[in-house]
Amino acid sequence: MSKAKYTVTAALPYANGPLHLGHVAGVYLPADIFVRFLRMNKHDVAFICGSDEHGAAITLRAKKEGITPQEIVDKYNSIISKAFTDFDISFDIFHRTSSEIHHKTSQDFFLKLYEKGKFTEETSEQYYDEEYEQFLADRYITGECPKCQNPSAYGDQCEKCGSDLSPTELINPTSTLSGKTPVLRTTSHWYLPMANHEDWLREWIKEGKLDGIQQHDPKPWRNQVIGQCMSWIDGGLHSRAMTRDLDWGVKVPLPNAEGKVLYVWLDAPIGYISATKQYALDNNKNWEDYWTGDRKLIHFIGKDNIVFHAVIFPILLKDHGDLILPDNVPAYEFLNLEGDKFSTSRNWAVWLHEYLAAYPGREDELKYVLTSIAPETKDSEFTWKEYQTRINSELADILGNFVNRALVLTQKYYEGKVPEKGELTEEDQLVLAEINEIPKRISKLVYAYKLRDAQAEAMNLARLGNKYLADQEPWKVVKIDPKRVETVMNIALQITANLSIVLQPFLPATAAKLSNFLNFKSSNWEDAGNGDLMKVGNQTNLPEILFQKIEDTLVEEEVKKLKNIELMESKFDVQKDEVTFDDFTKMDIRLGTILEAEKVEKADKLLKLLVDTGLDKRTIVSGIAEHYSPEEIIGKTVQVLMNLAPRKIKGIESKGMILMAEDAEGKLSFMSPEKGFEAGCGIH
Ligand code: B3M
Ligand code: ZN
Repeated sequence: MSKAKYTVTAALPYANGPLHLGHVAGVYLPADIFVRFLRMNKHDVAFICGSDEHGAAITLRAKKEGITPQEIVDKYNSIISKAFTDFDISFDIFHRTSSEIHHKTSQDFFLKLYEKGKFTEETSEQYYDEEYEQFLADRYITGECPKCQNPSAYGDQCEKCGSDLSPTELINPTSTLSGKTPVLRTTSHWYLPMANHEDWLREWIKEGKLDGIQQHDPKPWRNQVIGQCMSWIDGGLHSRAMTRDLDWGVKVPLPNAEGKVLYVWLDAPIGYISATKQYALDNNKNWEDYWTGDRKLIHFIGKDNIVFHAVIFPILLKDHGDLILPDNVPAYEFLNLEGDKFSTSRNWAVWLHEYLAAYPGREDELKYVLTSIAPETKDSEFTWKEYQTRINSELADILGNFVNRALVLTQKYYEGKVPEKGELTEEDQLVLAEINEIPKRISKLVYAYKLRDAQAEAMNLARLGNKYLADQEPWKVVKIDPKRVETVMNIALQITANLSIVLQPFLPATAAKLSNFLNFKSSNWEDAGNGDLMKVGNQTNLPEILFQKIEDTLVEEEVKKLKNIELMESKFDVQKDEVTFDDFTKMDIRLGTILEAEKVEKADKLLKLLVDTGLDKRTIVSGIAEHYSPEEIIGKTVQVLMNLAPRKIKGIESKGMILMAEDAEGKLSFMSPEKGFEAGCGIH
């Protein structure tokens, strides 16, 4: 039977922030282990990823950092891709959805479905922010989740209960842009009708059959994936808009679609296809080979991406017609950190790039710990204490100790040469049988996406070796029966050679070190299980220490850092990007004295001020009405940004802006000068 062929994808991370350990443990590391294993088993495989550079996640981050969306995606694409390289995640390509080939691929995909009549055009009322003159979809709008009452659900999804939402379902909707209650306005979009897909989806997801033909593995998908899909489908599949009124994204390739782009969850999964196209171009291959015919498409994702990969994208692929549907969608639950959820805004996170910079050479230690605690079936937790325990008492005390003993004793007794295997005792035979069984067990587990257990099984081989040496005590027996010790050491070296194979998917750098110690290398999984890999007389090398123990101080410092950073940074926004002195001097800031103040009709937050600036008397509309009454501020001298472009606010022309200090709760205060400084004084 020919080997199954695979296209393996890992969710495209949004290029709106760096990666933290939660992302790594629940998507990229398991995908990498799986792919390394497939390669060792000689499957034809392409491992595809890239950054997701569209959608509100990007534009809102750009607004927050005060730079353009393009600058945001360039910045984070480079941080993310460097971290993947440094962590040795073995993608065949790490692509970008801002690339031309992606825009073209997504537009062609959209047009193909459009021409087949797979979309409906619908006009509806949607929320609109009048101040920013923008429709509010997805993350541009927040409100209370109607299902779980989470007060900060997004317009497309509640991250707390995982429900899929539309903006009009939110209770008390608020614009993320202005913080105001939006109004309804009419707009038209292209929708994907999903209701008529319910029947085939049910059969396909639960039984793997498409039109009665077995498509994906009959092995069931993970319970939580099936569960989430079924509850979504049972709730009724509604039409979903596939386009948005935005200026950042892939333009809708139709006439009369000015100002409209593809919905990010339409273009992002197509990113897997466009990345494959680029990979094929770079490597002289046909991209279609990876998306058609007899090939397994596997999507590694986090649980918040399940319906997009297991329902919506499959509908799109089926409507498209020529392409394969996923064979499995191994989705991971969430990893928590030291008793709390990872949170970018509170900086409650361990960032991958920071770990790699702080602990170069300790990539495998992190891989080992993250795989040991991977949230495969339920949420799990990373703590620095467990990081220490796993490294010290498993990697160092078991694996490191065994390998060190095997190689050091070989040096000591035989000048590093592999000794001969003599007559075998019953214990030797049991150990050799285990050497043979363990790779088979690992295989089964990996093909079933049980990577946590698979790694534990690989470690069992080290455990076996460690126990074997402890039981046989070659350091004692050598004095009375040196012949016997030759056999023991031969077997210990066979175990080490097998470790250099079975550890490769999980701990590639460590496996490479073992190969160097042994002067033996195989990346063929079929070699694992063999008790004669090390040939008699072959030279081995003196090993170096594989794993340094982790001190208590590291644990204490990392936990302290986490807590301090959270205290320091949780209250206030992050620092904005650097500006030049020239940028700064462009701003004309002066003192001004408030001469008149009155409320603005129908605007709770606004006061209309008349300000003496030393140059003129001008009107400025200021959003301070909830903090100051008109009476109490007349006569105050405050800071004024003079040369801000005039803006009409509620029909009043406002020329300039009053500068205010804002505390973490959003309370505002003037910044008034010491006595004697009058209107017109410059501020530099
Ligand atoms: N960027 C969401 C996420 O990072 C999204 C995944 C896209 S996969 C096609 O969770
Ligand atoms: Zn909810």
